[in-house]
Amino acid sequence: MLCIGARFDDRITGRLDAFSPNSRKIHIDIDPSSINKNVRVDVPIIGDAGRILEDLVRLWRATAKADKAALKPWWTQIDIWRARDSLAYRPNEDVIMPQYAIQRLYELTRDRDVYVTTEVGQHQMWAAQHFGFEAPNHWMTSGGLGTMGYGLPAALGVQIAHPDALVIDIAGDASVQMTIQEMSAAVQHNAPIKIFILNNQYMGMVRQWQQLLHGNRLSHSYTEAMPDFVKLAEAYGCHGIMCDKPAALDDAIREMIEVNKPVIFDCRVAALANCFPMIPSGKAHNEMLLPDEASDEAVANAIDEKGRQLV
Ligand SMILES: Cc1ncc(C[n+]2csc(CCOP(=O)(O)OP(=O)(O)O)c2C)c(N)n1
Repeated sequence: MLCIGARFDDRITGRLDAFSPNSRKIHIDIDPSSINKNVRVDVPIIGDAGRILEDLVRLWRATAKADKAALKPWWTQIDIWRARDSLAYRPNEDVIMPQYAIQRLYELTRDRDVYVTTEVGQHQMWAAQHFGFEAPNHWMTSGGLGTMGYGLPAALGVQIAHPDALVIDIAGDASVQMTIQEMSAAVQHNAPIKIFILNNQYMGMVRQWQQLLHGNRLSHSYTEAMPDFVKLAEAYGCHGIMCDKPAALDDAIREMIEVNKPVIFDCRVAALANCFPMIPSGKAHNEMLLPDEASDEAVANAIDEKGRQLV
């Protein structure tokens, strides 16, 4: 296993003692204190990942000979895994599925120089899964640090740095309210950022965990008092758009792109959609829940007593 600049965060490893137990691990990192911090590795290499990779590829080409016959069963196994659609979701003609909204956003913006920032939650994962990033340095997200409220000011910074680019904050309705006041800075500095809110009226990620890990006992994850985001946009001197029908989505996204102003886009999506694959707390990677396995029963038994203590 070749790990480059990985910090082996618990969200990456799942259960540590079950994390790839039989692999030999090479860990490349510029920070010596990251080596053997969480996962013991066999070959630590400290240094600049770019340079080390160059050396690695050069040496690999000079010395390694692939044994195609020996690799065949491994590729067959990989093909079986690849044939499974682990990001599948059920399309809906009446309600906007959040995954569909991201796919449409990607399709309608892919011919532009587009930068995407996010907040934290389900929308962040759907953005990572369904927006087809093609260029480096175009995806600004707080990752495992999990900073709700990051995406909007980050979008503003990106827009100032790239005045002609299309900059979109893919946001959740809760996260966006942590720093929404920065819309006034966007207006003041003529930064036409687009705040694309997947509005499910829930702190969706919290609700999903309450559903899957706590017997659907929902607590403080629903917002009955959601602001009217279109009016809020107008109050700041921005442009507001609300869309709640799949058939109207493409036109609404086009409007968002064309308006040369900061925009708040209130995209009303299926409130109870869940984000998969998911590794339940205390479980290992090979026990992750895929969408086609996420029956009510599998979900109810997704986590044992020990895992519950970790949540
Ligand atoms: C500042 C901060 N507070 C709390 C959390 C914990 N947290 C992670 S996701 C989440 C809910 C996010 O809800 P929303 O922005 O509506 O996104 P959704 O999951 O619905 O897409 C919370 C409270 C966090 N990551 N950051």
